[in-house]
This record gives sequence, structure tokens and C-alpha cells, in this order.
Amino acid sequence: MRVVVTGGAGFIGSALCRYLVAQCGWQVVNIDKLTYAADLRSLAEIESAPGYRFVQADIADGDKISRVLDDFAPDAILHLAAESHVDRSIDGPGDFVQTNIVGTYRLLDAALTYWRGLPADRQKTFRFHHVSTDEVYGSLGATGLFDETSRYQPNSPYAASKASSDHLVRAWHHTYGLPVLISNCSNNYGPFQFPEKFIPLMILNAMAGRKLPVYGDGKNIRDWLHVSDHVAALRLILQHGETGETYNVGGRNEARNIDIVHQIISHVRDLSPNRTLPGDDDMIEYVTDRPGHDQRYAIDASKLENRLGWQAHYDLDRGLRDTVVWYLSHPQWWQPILDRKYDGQRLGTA
Ligand code: NAD
Ligand code: TDX
Repeated sequence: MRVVVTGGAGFIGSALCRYLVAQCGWQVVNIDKLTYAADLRSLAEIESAPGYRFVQADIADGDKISRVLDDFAPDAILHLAAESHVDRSIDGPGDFVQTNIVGTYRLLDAALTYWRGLPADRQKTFRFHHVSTDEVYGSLGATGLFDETSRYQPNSPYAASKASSDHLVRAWHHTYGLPVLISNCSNNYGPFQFPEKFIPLMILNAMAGRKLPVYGDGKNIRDWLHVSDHVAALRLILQHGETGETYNVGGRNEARNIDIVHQIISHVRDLSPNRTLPGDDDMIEYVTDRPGHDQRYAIDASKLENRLGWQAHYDLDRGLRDTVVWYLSHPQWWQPILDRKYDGQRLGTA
């Protein structure tokens, strides 16, 4: 398989490129603009593999994207490039509208032109796979799960921009016949995640003796999916999913934020006994809640499990422990990220 991955220098995209090149032996061209969230060092394992190539480009640059498609002639596009952090979307929604909506539109446009130029047999097998989020469905109460028929009710600017991109992808299938797939997944975690996100931020703060900032009362619930389970699902959906369909991906690992924080502290204590940590309550700081903070996300992944035979391998406790081990043993990856300044400030000091 020859595939273009967009956003392949980000957290999930880099895991996907490593998996497809190193484990599946696929040819991959990674297109990424290299925003603050990108890190080419996450691709060191495959950077000199013959099947891998990196192109720096903005997905909104239709001409450049078209040149890559014509030159590489992929069998599929896996679209992951996005602005991905909810808090940033609240402070500055413009980049989210530009990349997640306008960028997806331009990418679809380039993909459609490319697809129309393919011979009939390759048109049939080509796929445009759009990677999206469970946040498009809004927030759940104490019970219930999101499935593929759940109503779209995005609450944050990020979620609204991803919902818009899902609708564009769907329309390009319905109107123009582009063979698309959409997957909506829950919160990912694992190695190489940028430390503005909840789990790596809490791990690094605990390791450094900094306060752990918990929004609101800490009782919001997320459904955690290990990134390696996610990339395996993406490959399965791409190869065996039905075009025009949506697949929800979730690890059946619901947890309250505050419980994750306690688990992380406990793993850090356990795995680095030479580090003296104060009691949990002295490490945790309850801070002002995120505006419009969704209460609960939870995914029903039975369509993917029953039709395509996917299973999550990680339970949350093992996944969290492995992730703490990874951050403890990779300061050379995260220290330069913490040392950089973002809009004049270091991460975690806002
Ligand atoms: P990330 O922020 O770590 O990486 C995003 C990547 O996209 C970066 O490398 C960035 O440089 C690139 N990018 C941004 N704008 C671009 C543009 N205009 N052109 C080209 N490249 C651009 O994000 P992630 O966590 O890896 O998420 C990947 C995808 O999965 C996103 O579409 C996100 O919405 C979706 N998703 C993420 C999660 C999660 O928990 N992380 C959950 C559900 C869905
Ligand atoms: O410092 C923090 N303190 C805190 O309590 C941060 C950064 C987060 N939180 C809370 C907010 C959420 O309830 O932790 C939870 C997880 O927060 P994030 O890591 O920001 O993730 P979330 O907002 O749930 O969105 C994530 O999952 C869906 C990804 O960032 C999105 O890209 C994805 O679509």
C-alpha cells in the first residue's frame, strides 16, 4: 500500500507512520505543516526507511498537495492534520477554522481531482480516511454511550471545527462519490504525546514536583484509548471498512480525571522510588474550570469490534503505567519541548 498521511509529525500521526512503515511495510508520504505540536524526532525510527518520505506543507495549500498526490500516486489518504487542543480553540478559534475546516476542504478538493484522474480500477479501491473525534457528539450524562448514530452536538470551537470537517467529508462522498471513511475516536494517550494534553502534563508535573492543575471538581469523565490500539484500528478500517461509513473507536476505559491523577502519582511513586513526592492532596491544585467543559465522553465501539474484529489490547492501568515508564525514560524527547516558549510562555506556567 502507498498512503499519504497528513499530520504525521503529531502524536497520533507519528504513531501511525511508525506502525505503517516499520510494522506493515507500507510506503508512506507524511505531509505536515510542522506547527508547534509537531516533532520530527518522533519519527526517528523510520526517517531513513526507504518506504518513508516527509513533505512540509500546509493542507490548505491545494497546489502543493496536488503535486504530492500526482507525484506519489497513493492508494489512500489518511487525514489527521488538525489543530487539536480544546483549550487553545477557546483562546483562539481562528487557526481551528482555518486548518480543520478550510484545510480539510482544500485537501478534499485536491483528493477529488486526483481520484477523478485515476483509472477505473484504482478509483474503486482508493480511500480517503478522515480521522475525527467523539467530541463532535457533545457531552453525555451519567449513562449512555456515543454510537455512530448519535446526534452531532459539538460544544467547543475545536469540536465544532471537527464536526464541520466530518460534514464536508460526508458531503464529498454523497455528492461527488469520493470513497471516504470517517472514524471518531475517544481520548488517545501513549508515548510522544505533546505535554499540553492532560496525561503527559500530569506525568511531567508529578515527576518535577510541580502542581497538578485539575479543572473544576475533577469529576469529568473521558474514555481513554491507547494510541497503539488506535493506529491498529485505523489500518483495519482503511483496509476493510465500507466507504461512506463511520466507525467509532474507543477503548472502553472510562475514568474520572481525578482518578487518573491519583493513578499517575501512584505510578510515578512506584517507578521512581528515589523521588520524594508530597502527599497526593499537596500535589493537586484544583483550578478554574474550562469554559463549556464537556462532562462525559464514552464510546460504543461495537460496530468496529463486531464487523471488523477489532479489540483494544490496553486496559487503562497497564497503559498508564507503560506511559509513565516511557516519559520517565525519555527526557531527551520532552525536555526540549518544555524548554521552548509558546506565545512567550513555557508550557504549564500559564
Ligand atoms: P497533534 O496536535 O499532536 O498533531 C497534529 C499535527 O497536524 C501536527 O503535527 C501539526 O503540525 C499538523 N498540522 C496542523 N495544522 C496543519 C496544516 N494546516 N497542514 C498540515 N499539517 C498540519 O494531534 P493528534 O493528537 O495527533 O491528533 C491527530 C488527529 O486525531 C486530529 O485530527 C485530531 O482531531 C484527532 N483526534 C485526536 C484525539 C486525541 O486524543 N489526541 C482524539 C480524537 C481525535
Ligand atoms: O491541565 C489540564 N487539567 C485538566 O483537568 C488539562 C490540559 C486537561 N484537564 C481535563 C480536561 C478534560 O476533561 O482533562 C481532560 C482531558 O483534557 P485534554 O487532554 O485537553 O483532552 P480533551 O479536551 O478531552 O480532548 C482530547 O480528546 C479528544 C484531545 O485533545 C482532542 O484532540 C480529541 O479530539
